[in-house]
Amino acid sequence: MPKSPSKNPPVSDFVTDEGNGGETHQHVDIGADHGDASAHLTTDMGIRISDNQNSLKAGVRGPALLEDFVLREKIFHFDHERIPERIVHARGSAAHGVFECTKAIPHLTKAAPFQEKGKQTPLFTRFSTVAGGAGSVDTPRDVRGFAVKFYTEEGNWDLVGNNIPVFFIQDAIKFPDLIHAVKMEADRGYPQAASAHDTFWDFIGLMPEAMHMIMWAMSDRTIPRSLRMMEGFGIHTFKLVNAEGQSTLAKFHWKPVQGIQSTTWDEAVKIAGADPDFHRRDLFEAIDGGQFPQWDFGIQVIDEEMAAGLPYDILDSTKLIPEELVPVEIIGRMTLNRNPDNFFAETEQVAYCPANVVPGIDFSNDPLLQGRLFSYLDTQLKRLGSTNFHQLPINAPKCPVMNFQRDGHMQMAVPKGRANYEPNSLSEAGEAAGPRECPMSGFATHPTNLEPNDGNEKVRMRPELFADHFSQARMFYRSQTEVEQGHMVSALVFELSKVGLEHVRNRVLARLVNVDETLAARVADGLAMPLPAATTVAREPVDLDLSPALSIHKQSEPMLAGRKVAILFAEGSDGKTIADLQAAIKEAGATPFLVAPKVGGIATTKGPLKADGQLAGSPSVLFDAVALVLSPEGAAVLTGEAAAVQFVMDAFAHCKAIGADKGAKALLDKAGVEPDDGVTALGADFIAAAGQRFWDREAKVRLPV
Ligand code: HDE
Repeated sequence: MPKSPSKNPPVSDFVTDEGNGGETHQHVDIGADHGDASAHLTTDMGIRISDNQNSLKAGVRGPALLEDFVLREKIFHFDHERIPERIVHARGSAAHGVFECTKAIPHLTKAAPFQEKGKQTPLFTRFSTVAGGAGSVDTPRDVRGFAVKFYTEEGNWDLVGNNIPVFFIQDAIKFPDLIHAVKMEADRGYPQAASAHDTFWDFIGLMPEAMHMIMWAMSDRTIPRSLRMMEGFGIHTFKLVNAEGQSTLAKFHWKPVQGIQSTTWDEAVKIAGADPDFHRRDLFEAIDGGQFPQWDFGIQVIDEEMAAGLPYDILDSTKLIPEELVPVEIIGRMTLNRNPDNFFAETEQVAYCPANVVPGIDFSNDPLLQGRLFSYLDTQLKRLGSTNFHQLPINAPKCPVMNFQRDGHMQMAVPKGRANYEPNSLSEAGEAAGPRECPMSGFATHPTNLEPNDGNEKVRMRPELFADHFSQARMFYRSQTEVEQGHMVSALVFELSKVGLEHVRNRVLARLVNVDETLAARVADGLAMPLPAATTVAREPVDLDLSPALSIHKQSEPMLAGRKVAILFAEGSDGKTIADLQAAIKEAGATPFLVAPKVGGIATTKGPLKADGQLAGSPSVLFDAVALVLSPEGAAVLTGEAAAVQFVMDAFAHCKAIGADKGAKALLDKAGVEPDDGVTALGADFIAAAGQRFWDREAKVRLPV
């Protein structure tokens, strides 16, 4: 006889219902037995479950029974919840949205999204870091993926790009080496999501073609403030094909309406600790709050004759075409307006593939692109486990799919009829013959004109101009502002300081001499190493015209909309000032966030006020600007709290606007804040300052590099 559970020590709250007459569980009433069918908990077979708290046992203290199909099914399903994470770009965040054509370009392409002004195409966009695993942090120094799936009525078009317009390597055959080198080291399993280690820089030093991309990677582009504030690029040269079959070469660009903005390195490192999900949360909250992020979509249309005269090859993904030379023509706008309902089903299972193009878009011979055309389909099979992954709702085209592909794991469709081959003559017997090919409207590869000497021999060679590895690296570095150049130097010093192998550091320094001697000398100085001689190069670099469009600072306007502003308050703060500030911040399209030593309610002059975040968990690195609304007594108390002093010190060191009322003086002094244009009173001045950074301040808070 089993003992009465009431006489046994409790196993969980659900089995300790003293005096329940010996029952071993409590029912959680969710209305299931009251007519709402959708609320019934069932097994995967649809059997209603009566008890989801206790497994079936031989007696109250007895062993579990194999017969318990409810338990077995639940554990079985759980055991298989994880699928292989992406080998690169594992960490990502995504959203649904729409593309609206703002300028039709049928003369250039017959691609469905660009046929009429005002035409809308649904899409799903996933942003990602490259090197870290799926559970890694959001703010490492890393390239960001920028992948857009357009669900056009002529099939899915995936524009799988990055937030940087060039890449590390020229040929797909080097990709596994690059990724092995940057990911955690093979023997020790670290560092996670970081390029600052020996194997990455060893590879880079030996691959001079990476130097241009390295300039971008060491710039603030790889520490974006928000996924909403990054540019996106298709990188490769693509082909546009119009209805007459004429082709044009083009590059694709996304320009954030929110402005381009990055963090500082110190900030990015601290955000990683304060909020590892900083970018994911930011995207989710912006969309949830109705601040839909937008990007203008533009094309650089490349005249083939002009391209032939350029000192670099347009098939080389380590090169860009400066916007000053070929302007970006804006033809559409993307709005992300809906968060995924389920992270796994959508963000994790979405499968992008550069080979997914629609009539009107075609590939160039870029050898990096050509390799990608194979890789993505291959990787999806590994990751999603079935050739039928295209049937998952997030991957399924929103137009009819009709073909004779059949069967395979997890076939969701139920094809009807006998016809599963083509040609067939079943229609002659009155049966359905199935779909037929479409010579006129179907995708037809644009006939490529092979150059006279190409195509006659099988070769493993690169075109001649691919050998210039330094001209554009130099152009990029020299196009930056002084402040941005300083950030790049600091980044290189930081990264190379984490490299233990001295010969590796030395080789990279030598490559930097080829890029720009002043840059190399500053980095060598930062490492306290002698400056080596430049490396011998396959092709002498040339001084290209500078391109201001490559600098973030040269094109940034102050912008508060879409940003987040912290208001720090404490005991005795002025309630009206806080309310006015909140209103003004909202009015500017930004989000106010109340920070206080305690969240549950603190006495202000207008009564108790709840905070959105506790001081220790809401450091200023999480905000774009900070306001200090403090009484003299409140400020005096906070001078004894390291989190408060750090809050202000960091805001100052990260060149952010600091608005403060008179009462906050003690805290400002303790944090070492010196007056400048970014330190303002509360009110209109603060609102005007909050949408910008005060880079001149950097000289006060960081030693020159
Ligand atoms: Fe990728 N890349 N890649 N890549 N890539 C993948 O495909 C690959 C490259 C990019 O949010 C993988 O579905 C090769 C350039 C993004 O799901 C894989 C080469 C660019 C994403 C793959 C490159 C990208 C990926 C891993 C060298 C910018 C994330 C998971 C030729 C234009 C897509 C997957 C998402 C993902 C291969 C180089 C962008 C393994 C072989 C250049 C944004 O197939």
